[in-house]
Amino acid sequence: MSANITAIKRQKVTIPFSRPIKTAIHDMRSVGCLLITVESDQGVVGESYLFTLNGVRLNAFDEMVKGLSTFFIGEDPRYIERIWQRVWTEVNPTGHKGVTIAALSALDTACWDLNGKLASLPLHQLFGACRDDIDTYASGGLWLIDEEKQLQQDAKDFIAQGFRAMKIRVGSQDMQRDIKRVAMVRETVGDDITLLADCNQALSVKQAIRLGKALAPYEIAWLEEPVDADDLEGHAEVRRSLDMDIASGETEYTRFGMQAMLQKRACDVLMPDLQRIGGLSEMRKTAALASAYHVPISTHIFTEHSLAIAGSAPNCRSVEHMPWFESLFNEEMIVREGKLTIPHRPGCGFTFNHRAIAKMKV
Ligand code: SMN
Ligand code: MG
Repeated sequence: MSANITAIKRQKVTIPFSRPIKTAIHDMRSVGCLLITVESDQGVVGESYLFTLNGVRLNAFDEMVKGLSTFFIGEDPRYIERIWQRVWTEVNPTGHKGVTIAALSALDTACWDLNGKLASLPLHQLFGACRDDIDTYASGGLWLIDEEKQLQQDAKDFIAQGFRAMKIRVGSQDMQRDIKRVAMVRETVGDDITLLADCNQALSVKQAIRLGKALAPYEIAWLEEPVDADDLEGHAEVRRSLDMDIASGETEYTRFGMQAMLQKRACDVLMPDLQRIGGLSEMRKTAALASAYHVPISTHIFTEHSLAIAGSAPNCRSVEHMPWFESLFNEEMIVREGKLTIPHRPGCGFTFNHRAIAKMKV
């Protein structure tokens, strides 16, 4: 049987946030998404998306996806590795990071979604399944601008929604403020909930070590991106100086970027991001590469579309639960007793809700 990609459709939408949010380096009011639909001659489609914070420069992504689409149209999506390699060679002069890789990522992931549907299999089973649910943590709250009341509310809401783990943003230049906020959340949730803390690259090596030591009494399971993402030696120094795990990798691109992090022993948990890594093809390779270094992975946002990896990579330790994109899909993510269900629907298991999307059009 052969299948052919007949067209690739793109659509820009905006998803506003209910309140302005901040990390140590981001100031966010909305996400702008580029939705991608890969059509085939078999009557099924593959879907994926990419996004930019506040929708900035989304047109650059749109243009790159349009440009790379010519490598996919007329091809059999099952030959995704061949297509991927052709694009990789083609974009060499433009760069193997940034907008080019984001566009390749989205097209690759949409092809995998299509391949799962063509095979009538959920992707984790097509890849070779290892589990049907995965530990998750709530990430859509506990932002750096949030003070006492909001922190308590978010923490309580997360527990009510079935989470057993959550991530708080730290990395403010006032370390005492970070400590107070973490203490408050620990006090609110009790001892049985896993707490993670994300510095978003805002600290120096010495600041990060000082903060990590000060947070030890609050049982922080990992300290994320403690220093600049490019400072792999700095990551390694923080990691050697603290008992808690160091998580990082969301800012890096492709298995080659991840290899550098692994070689430098920069983190205990590697966090590949589906848009930066190069799509599901490259995420699978990254998981395998990390396993050779005995490093677990935990996927960065893109919750719905990362579940295929969570269900097929034995060294996937958890999945970040980010609710920002829920309204794009017909299907809901299911969280129960701290675990996310990996859907048994074909492909990624999430399909665009066109009625809802029509209201979000840019
Ligand atoms: C994050 C994710 C998305 C936007 C800003 C910050 C954060 C995380 O680093 O890991 O969730
Ligand atoms: Mg992070």
